[in-house]
Amino acid sequence: MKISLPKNSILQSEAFTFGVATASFQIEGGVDSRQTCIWDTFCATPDKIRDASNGDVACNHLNLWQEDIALIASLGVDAYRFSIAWGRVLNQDGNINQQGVDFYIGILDELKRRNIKAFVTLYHWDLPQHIEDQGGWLNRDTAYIFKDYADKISQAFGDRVYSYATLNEPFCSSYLGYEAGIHAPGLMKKAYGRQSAHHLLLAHGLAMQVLQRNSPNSMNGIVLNFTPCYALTQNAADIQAAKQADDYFNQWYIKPIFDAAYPELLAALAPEDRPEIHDGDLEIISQPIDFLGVNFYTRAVYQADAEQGFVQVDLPGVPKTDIGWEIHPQAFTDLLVYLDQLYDLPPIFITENGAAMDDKCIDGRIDDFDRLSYYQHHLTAVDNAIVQGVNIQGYFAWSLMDNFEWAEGYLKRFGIVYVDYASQTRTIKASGHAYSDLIRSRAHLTNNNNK
Ligand code: PNW
Repeated sequence: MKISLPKNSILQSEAFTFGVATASFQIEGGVDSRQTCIWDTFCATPDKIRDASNGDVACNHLNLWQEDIALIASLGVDAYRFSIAWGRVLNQDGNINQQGVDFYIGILDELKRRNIKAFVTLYHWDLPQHIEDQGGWLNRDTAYIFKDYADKISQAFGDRVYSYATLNEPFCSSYLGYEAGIHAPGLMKKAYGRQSAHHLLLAHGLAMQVLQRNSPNSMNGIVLNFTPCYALTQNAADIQAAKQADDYFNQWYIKPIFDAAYPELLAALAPEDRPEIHDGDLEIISQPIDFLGVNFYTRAVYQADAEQGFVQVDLPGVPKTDIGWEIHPQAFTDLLVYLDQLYDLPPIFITENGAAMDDKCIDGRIDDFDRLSYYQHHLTAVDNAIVQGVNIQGYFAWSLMDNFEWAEGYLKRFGIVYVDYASQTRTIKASGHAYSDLIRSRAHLTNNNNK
């Protein structure tokens, strides 16, 4: 089976960047050669991870990285997005851990040798535990410690990095980690969610300044996730509920970056829930970025609620992935067009998009046609947004391979490559073959045109 796209789609030209993505804690293992992070602690806390697993081994990428990069190259992608484990490259005293730095330099050099662009994320949720012990993202100092980390690492990596993202999905770090308690560090307080969000955004702004100085030739920016919010009915109250949810979950993280302001909803928060914001913070947060990374998986539907203002509704009978997320590609197009209208955006890269599916490896094959179809429809959704004038320059499949899916442990598979965790063998799924064929046929087209 193939992924087919509209005939003259820009996605069929080599101007568009195709990649695959991973994150350190989800694939590396090698827990003994780095600092303990908040996810190690969270995994060791009973009832937090659905299969009671942890990241001690994961995909053993720490040892298998050369094979994994060969696999990435075999797919024919232009780019690989991965993250740096903060506690692997720095020791607890904040000094460089050379062994950890060398691990990533090995990866960066191998990518360069194979002509694959390195998209490096500095923070994909694995905060060193000793920093959490000092308050983590609730402590303003953490933003400055992050800046120092960004400074040291961007100097150590030199000119090897095509693109840096400061943070991956500050919504998840702050809301899921400090407000809803379903991600590390597992705290549950509205004020914590809002305060950690502000410190994460401040950390982004401070690190951006450092990256633009140390690595002016890389494309530097941030990765945000969006779950567009729809009203259950066209009643004014439900429309208002969806708008509030959008401000709270989505605009909260992007508006400070482009408008140097939080959504109006900030003023409606109870005084004890409002974050402490210093004069000048929003100027730091809102400095220009070279690209915006957009992660999209699903949409959400809301209705008005007398007590909470808005409440999410689970729609019965709609198509969903194995993790229960509604499949709604039109929401992807609409989101991209909407963001483009709301803000003065730099080029967009889709830094994550993909689906959890209940894969079965039968006779060495994984016929994940439902995931293949997800990619087909979501790549078409991206193409539709480009046709409507949105400047989108690349797309990364989440994920290269099955991995530790946070609170879901190893129960949910997002890879275009199947991982047998007992043997650590990797097998390209039908979706991976189709993705690869799409990328290669594009190269083929370009070659023909050049003749
Ligand atoms: C993203 N939500 O996480 C992450 O960047 C990845 O590390 C992760 O594996 C992938 O998406 C799939 O989950 C999210 O509840 C986790 O809204 C949860 C949410 C959004 C993104």
